[in-house]
Amino acid sequence: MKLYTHPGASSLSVHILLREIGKPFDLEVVNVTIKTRADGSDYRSVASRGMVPLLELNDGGRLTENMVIAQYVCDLAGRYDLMPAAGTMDRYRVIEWQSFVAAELHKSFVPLYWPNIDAGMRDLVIERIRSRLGFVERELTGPFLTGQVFTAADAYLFVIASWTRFFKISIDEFPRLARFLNIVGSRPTVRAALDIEGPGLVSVSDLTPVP
Ligand SMILES: N[C@@H](CCC(=O)N[C@@H](CS)C(=O)NCC(=O)O)C(=O)O
Repeated sequence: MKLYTHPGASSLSVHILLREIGKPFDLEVVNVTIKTRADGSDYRSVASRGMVPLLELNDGGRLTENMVIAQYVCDLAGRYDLMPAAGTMDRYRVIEWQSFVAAELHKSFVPLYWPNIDAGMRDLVIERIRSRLGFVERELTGPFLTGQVFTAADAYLFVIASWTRFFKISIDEFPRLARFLNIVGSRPTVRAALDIEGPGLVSVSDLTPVP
């Protein structure tokens, strides 16, 4: 298996899961903004949509989409803590959170990457992100999204919620979320993944220890 990732992008969540699982994998850090691979060639020769994450399977097949790749790698390893067994309510809960993170949080950040966004629009976008983070704060009684166990949904939330630092969005009013980021950021798998990807949307220097 080979994962294509961009430093601190949503692909980091899959990278974290691969390290949690502990099966061997190759990693290529690409630049998804300018669509270049590690050797400088065009990333779109591998990923037709030019996006990360992309997982190249051992049979040469290619899988895209965070939620799908997460399910694939966890199922492959039989890691029912990270992704509960198919057909159980616990699994639907994890997917429910993955879907929330994908549709309500991840994509809400996208306009902040646009070069020509004006201050008024930026404020509106940030207001929307903060309202979504408010939902998470209310429900994050955890310490993790679905309770006591770290799952694939937590890896995804960690990455996307960490972008608040990159964009200088205060999370002071979300103490549960801040604690969640500290707890997840302390996992050795997360630190290792960040170390290898290098500075980006989420960086090792963003991590603060759990008090
Ligand atoms: N629906 C996709 C979205 C992935 C996505 O948004 N990836 C971003 C990086 S976080 C990307 O590749 N952006 C490059 C682009 O839009 O061209 C998924 O869930 O995997």
